[in-house]
Amino acid sequence: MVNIKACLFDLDGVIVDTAKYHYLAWKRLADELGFQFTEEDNERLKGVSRMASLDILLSIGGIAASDEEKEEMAAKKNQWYVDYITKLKEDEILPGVKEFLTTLRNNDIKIALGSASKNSMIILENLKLVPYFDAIVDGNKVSKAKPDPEVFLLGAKELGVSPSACVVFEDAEAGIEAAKRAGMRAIGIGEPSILKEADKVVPGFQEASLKVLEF
Ligand code: B16
Ligand code: MG
Repeated sequence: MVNIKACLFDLDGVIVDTAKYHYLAWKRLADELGFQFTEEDNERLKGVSRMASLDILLSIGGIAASDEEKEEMAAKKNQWYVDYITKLKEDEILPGVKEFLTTLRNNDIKIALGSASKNSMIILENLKLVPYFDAIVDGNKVSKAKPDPEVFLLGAKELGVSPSACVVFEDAEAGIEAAKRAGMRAIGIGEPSILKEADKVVPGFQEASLKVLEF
């Protein structure tokens, strides 16, 4: 049996569903630019960095923009998104997450965040989850987006735990790939048919216990 010493958590889709707020903010930008952006389109942006998300959005609308225009658009979208997440409340933490984090802490398993978001601190602060984390690695600290393993490798380094003793919880395919490339175990949150590369897939944390860390 592998001796797991640390768990690394993705944020959006694992700890909290911020995808709905990303969607509302991207949709507002698409509306301004004069094209439709659906919830199905939004699926393609999950786990993807802000600028890469904008590129996907613009390709859906068939719109070309200069780098300067893109910076302006991304800043505008981010402001709308931040307006939403500053209102986040603790009851938006996904079911079972807080209990599972508590179980990990009680069993001396280290906890890190590994998210693409540059807004992770605002989110964790509003959800009052900051004290649970021994390390917070997000889009402000890394230069390469998932599926590059950088975010999780840095997380393991900050925790002082070897990647082979780490488990990553992820809801996006790119995140599962990043975890595997980092040499870690990957637990998918969601659909087994989508998260095929994960070592195992669970629907969420409702009934999660330390047993989930047995491989
Ligand atoms: P921001 P995760 C990701 O979060 C989101 O899934 C993705 O939709 C978003 O574009 C990305 O963060 C960047 O977020 O604009 O706040 O920097 O799943 O990696 O926690
Ligand atoms: Mg995610």
